[in-house]
Amino acid sequence: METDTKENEAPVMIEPRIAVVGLGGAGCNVASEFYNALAPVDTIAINTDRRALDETAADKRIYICKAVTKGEGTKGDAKIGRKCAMIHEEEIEKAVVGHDIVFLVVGLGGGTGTGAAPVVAEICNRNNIMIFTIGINPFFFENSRTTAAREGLTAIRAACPTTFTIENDKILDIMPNASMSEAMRAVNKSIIDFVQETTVSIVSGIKGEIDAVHKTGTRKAGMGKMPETQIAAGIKT
Ligand SMILES: Nc1nc2c(ncn2[C@@H]2O[C@H](COP(=O)(O)OP(=O)(O)OP(=O)(O)O)[C@@H](O)[C@H]2O)c(=O)[nH]1
Ligand SMILES: [Mg+2]
Repeated sequence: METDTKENEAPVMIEPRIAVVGLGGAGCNVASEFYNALAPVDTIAINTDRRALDETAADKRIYICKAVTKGEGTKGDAKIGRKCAMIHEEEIEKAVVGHDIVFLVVGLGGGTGTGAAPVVAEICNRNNIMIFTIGINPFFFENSRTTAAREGLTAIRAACPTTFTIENDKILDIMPNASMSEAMRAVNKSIIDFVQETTVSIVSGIKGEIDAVHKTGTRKAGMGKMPETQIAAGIKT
């Protein structure tokens, strides 16, 4: 008996497996906020700072690298951050594999996140995991970190072209009387919104493509490219 395939079609459910990977102090704070908000993502926190990592709430915590930093962070040295991540490459790879999309979050201008981010991005690239990096630019009064942030960003973009930056300073324009920690929390919140909106945009783009293939039986030229991402207020390329 012939069946009408149209009537028997089940709705297509697309649920990408998403990981938010927080690197260094800022990244781990953001990962904790995702975890505590019960966001539907896996949270992976990576840090050279043992105490900060112990205070981080996440599905998985990866401590890098006792042999190099003795658990005390890199003290702003991105070369050390990179080296620590490379020593733990296998462990990091095991944690990210199995996800479709990774959002990497890093505070720019320190050593751990800034140095480790390109290593994590390369791991995602070679495993064909779609990756977005969100780099948080330091406050204007953190003078010593500005150059390190700029140089770090160039290295991160080379490994992950879909890198966006968000300015800690922007929040001070909107909330001039905010304390530093209040401002950082507001920035962290906008990262949560960005991840949510980007994910919705990707899923609807992919679903649109599948629907079009179902209707016409063919793929249009240019389809299959990554859909445009939405950029939340305050986040710029
Ligand atoms: N928005 C936001 N920014 C933060 C937060 N924590 C730190 N930052 C910013 O991120 C920059 C980098 O700092 P960290 O993330 O602590 O640096 P790190 O990667 O741990 O590097 P080292 O401690 O030097 O090994 C700082 O200069 C701050 O401007 C946070 O929770 N939220
Ligand atoms: Mg640190």
